[in-house]
Amino acid sequence: MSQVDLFAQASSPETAASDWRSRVNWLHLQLHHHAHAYYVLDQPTIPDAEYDKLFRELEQLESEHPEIVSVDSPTQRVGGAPLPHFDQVQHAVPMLSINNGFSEEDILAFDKRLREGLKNDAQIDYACELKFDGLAINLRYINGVLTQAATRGDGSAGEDVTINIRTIRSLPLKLRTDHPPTLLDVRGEVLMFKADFAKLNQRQRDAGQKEFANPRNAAAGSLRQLDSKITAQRQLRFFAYGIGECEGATIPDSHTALLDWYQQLGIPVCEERAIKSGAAGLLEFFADISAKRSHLPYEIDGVIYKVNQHQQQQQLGFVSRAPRFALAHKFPAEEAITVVQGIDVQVGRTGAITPVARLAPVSVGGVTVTNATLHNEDEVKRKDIRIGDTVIVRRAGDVIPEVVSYVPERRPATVTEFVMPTACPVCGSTIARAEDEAVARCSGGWIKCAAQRKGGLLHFVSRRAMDIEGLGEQLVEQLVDKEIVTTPADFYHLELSTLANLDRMAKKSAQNVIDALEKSKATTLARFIYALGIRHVGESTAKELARHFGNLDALMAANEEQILAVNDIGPVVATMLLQFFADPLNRTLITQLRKAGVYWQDVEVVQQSLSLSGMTFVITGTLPNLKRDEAAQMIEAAGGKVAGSVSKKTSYVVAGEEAGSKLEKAQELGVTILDEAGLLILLEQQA
Ligand code: I6G
Repeated sequence: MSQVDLFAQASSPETAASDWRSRVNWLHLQLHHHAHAYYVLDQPTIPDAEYDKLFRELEQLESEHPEIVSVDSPTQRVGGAPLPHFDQVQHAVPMLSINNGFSEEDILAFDKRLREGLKNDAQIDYACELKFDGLAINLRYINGVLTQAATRGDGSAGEDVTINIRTIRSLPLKLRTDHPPTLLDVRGEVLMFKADFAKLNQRQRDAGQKEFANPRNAAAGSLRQLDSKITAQRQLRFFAYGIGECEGATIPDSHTALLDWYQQLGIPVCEERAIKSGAAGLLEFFADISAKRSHLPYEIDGVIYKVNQHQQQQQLGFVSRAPRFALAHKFPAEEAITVVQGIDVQVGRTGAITPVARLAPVSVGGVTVTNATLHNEDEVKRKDIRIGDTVIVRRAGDVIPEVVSYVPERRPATVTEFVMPTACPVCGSTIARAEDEAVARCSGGWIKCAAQRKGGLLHFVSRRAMDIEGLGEQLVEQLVDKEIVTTPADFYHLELSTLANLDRMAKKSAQNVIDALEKSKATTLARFIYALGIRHVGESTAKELARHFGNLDALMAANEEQILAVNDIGPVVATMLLQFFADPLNRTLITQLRKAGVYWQDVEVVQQSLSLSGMTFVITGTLPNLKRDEAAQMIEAAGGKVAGSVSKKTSYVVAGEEAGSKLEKAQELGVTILDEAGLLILLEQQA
């Protein structure tokens, strides 16, 4: 019986129950299927409790019939007793490394070299991927069953970490095909996502254990655990990118086709990939990914370019231990060493006091850094950072640089410890720290404290809030310092001449700000709620509140019980909302903003025409006129959902220029594809 036929029995499990062997097979298929849907497709098909029930049933059957336990059984993900050591594994085909390039010149030279090597002046098609910051692994599938996993080691031989690799839930223990290759070596990277890394470090802290310095170290430490039960508690992931030995199947003729094949077999492949032509295409991919880098859920340290056609790859061959046909385009280093010249504190919009290290200027990843956050008082103590220390500074994408650690060997004889001030450096109010909070706060509130005022005003005008273009940090600072603006409502009474007379402003830029203010008056309830800057009310909470209450008056009048009925809202957020709306100053502010002309359509009214509800959209590529954010907002406003990946459940894929693998997947799955004009017509028809 084929896997597909067997799975079809899902609707009549009783038939299989009469025969425990069939039942075990059926449970294997069910559990593999649901795990793939959950961990790879990110689309759970059954509730966790249901999955656990099936899992326990299989465990029970296996304990009654131990001879049936196979290596690809879903129960075999968590290994047995700790290993004494890892065995050595010889790689059938060496695991090579890739040469690095750092600059535009390196990329142009790479492309030129390859065109010369191919004796063909036509533009080369490259498969472009991400260079994950993890560990290279070889997975050996024999007759479709994961049989061995080995680290790269020195490229010729690595360590057998099969027992730990089995704990990676997104990896199939058995390939999803009826006709697997007799032997397949899948190569790729094991990594830890940023969010899983943060959770792991939190658990380490709670248990009083040493934290990991970065996700790569955490992944390496977890993979090299002799006790696989510990590995199983850490969320490792895998992305495939290459092939070693293969028997009993025809290897696809291009790198892209290889990754597509892997995807069909159920092996995780990163969606963030593209085919690009020539050096210009490579630089474009690098620029795209650099811009996205800080928003990716995992850390990368560059991108990889490979000649896409395998036949051309073979023609180009290898130089020493690296393929000539591939290049890793690395991001500039993002850590540097410098000296702490002082530690000041900064006051945020909620009054949070953040210690900030003032540093001797240092270039980190091409940007000069002079300040780095130390997060809070406890962090300064935990990391034991003192004034005069030499420290490692890290800059991750466009996030504020942070001090990672001090360098003990370089600590001078005299260093000064940081002392948390007792009064706010901006308004002089006392600084207090609630017992259950890591953060100390200025008690001045935004009426007294100019720093809180500036922060709150900047939040109000920010892109995802009221989106008032042109009201940047320097302008808001002047407006607050000159006492022209105290509350957000004051923005809407600004005169052209007042703005034009400020530093670095002229009539034209002042007019632009006035126009942007006017435009911002037409907003949405969710944006308005978010713009109010209520503590713990981020964008998604604001959306939930808007969806639930429909209009602001209902939200302002809600009691705790009513607020707690909102999706994903707990007692902390409920208290913040109640406190905020109970404050007469906040109520006055809302009235003033409405009087100044700020308005939105109540969600109740919109809901009557929520014609895209139940539909899921994926937006990919560059649309000719709309930004992706704007298209997403229009879809959401019409009741549709916007998702990040394409599946059978996707209703429409909206594709612009340079749409890559998502478009291909949509074509493969037969999902309807719209261009920007098509989306606008659909929205219009549904309105
Ligand atoms: O295609 C690839 C993507 C990412 C790679 C790769 C990679 O490292 C994170 N590394 C190697 C060694 C190879 N291809 C061959």
